Amino acid sequence: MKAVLLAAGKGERLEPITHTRPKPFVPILDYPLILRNIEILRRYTRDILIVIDSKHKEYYKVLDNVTLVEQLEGHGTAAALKAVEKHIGKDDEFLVIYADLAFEESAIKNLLNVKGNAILATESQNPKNYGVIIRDSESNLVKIVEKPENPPSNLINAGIYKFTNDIFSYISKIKVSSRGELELTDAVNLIGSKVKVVQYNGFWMDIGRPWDLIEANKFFLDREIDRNLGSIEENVKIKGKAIIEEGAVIKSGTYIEGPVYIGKNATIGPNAYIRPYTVIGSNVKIGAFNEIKESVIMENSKIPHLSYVGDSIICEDVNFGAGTITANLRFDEKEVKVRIRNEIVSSGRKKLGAIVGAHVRTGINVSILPGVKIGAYAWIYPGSIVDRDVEKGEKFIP
Ligand code: TTP
Repeated sequence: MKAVLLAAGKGERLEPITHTRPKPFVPILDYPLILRNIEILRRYTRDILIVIDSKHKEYYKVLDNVTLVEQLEGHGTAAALKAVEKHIGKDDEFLVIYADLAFEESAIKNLLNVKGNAILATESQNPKNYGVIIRDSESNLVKIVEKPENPPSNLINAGIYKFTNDIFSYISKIKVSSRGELELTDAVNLIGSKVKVVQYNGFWMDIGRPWDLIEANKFFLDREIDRNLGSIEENVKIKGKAIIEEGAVIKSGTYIEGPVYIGKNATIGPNAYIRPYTVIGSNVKIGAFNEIKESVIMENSKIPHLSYVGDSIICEDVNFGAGTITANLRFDEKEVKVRIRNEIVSSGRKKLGAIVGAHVRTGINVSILPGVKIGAYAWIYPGSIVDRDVEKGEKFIP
């Protein structure tokens, strides 16, 4: 059975992380999400097709033994699936998976047990934000209702399907939606009761907004087994679980509270404080007198002196000037809000720091307020108080 990963989205809601990588390449414990998902799929199939945006071709060249198909026409998940039509045989059944999902193997296994068309459904605490699934007493699909104001249930479309070749004839019948996309769910609704709803209760997350990446890393960190392949100097205290990869060096005076992940060849300390759910990528340097908490720091970034980074995402190749501080809690302790596209949305987190794009440089004594996004390649001049989002490549001068 073939598996099709839909990966040609824009990833706008995930900016600035997607300024420098396609959404499926976000790191989970320093390892691209798409590689993790391909490893799961390989247990069931050798035949993996990935629908990509042509401007991301270079990134996908690192993947072995997959067929890359460009989405050249139309926009939306159905337009993406249509791009693979000529690769699918008349009698084939095949899996379709949105490439920005983090899930466990049982999601795929459950779906394969069903014959014919099937959709995976999972429970969500925020069904309003998703396609809500209505099914009959025999678990046949009645309807998927997109983002309903009053959700009829908390069962949502998990973005993982099994289809027969018929799906393409249903796609040819649907029209562009009000948001200008050809939606796969519209085609699935046309199939209707011939789609089995398969409920899945394992871990599932759609990595759509930046803070989802912190949560997904937390989940996988909890499941990882303690290991230390790095080198630890004297007078380092490690409490709880720490995964320390090859070549990493933890210098004297550093205090680590697990669970934490420290990637290959990273250097921590001397005298650094690394708090729970910190995920540090390969070649990262965290120098003296820095405190890092529940944050994802991507490869090659440098936080050399006197910084506090809490509940934040720092993308690759960032350099923080001494005394760069992220604030992660509002005075009124309300949920931190973030601008996503042109809308201010609540992150649902009381604690959220900064989302800093790749190659950003900050000068000394920079303060970044909660929920602020800094675009890739921006420069933040010394002494700045960054109280608004900063554009890609912008020079922020106080
Ligand atoms: P979405 O997350 O709905 O869209 P997106 O990836 O464009 O992100 P954003 O809304 O933040 O800009 O897409 C769901 C999945 O479908 C995702 O894995 C990407 C894929 N997709 C395509 O392959 N082609 C498309 O044209 C669209 C819209 C999505």
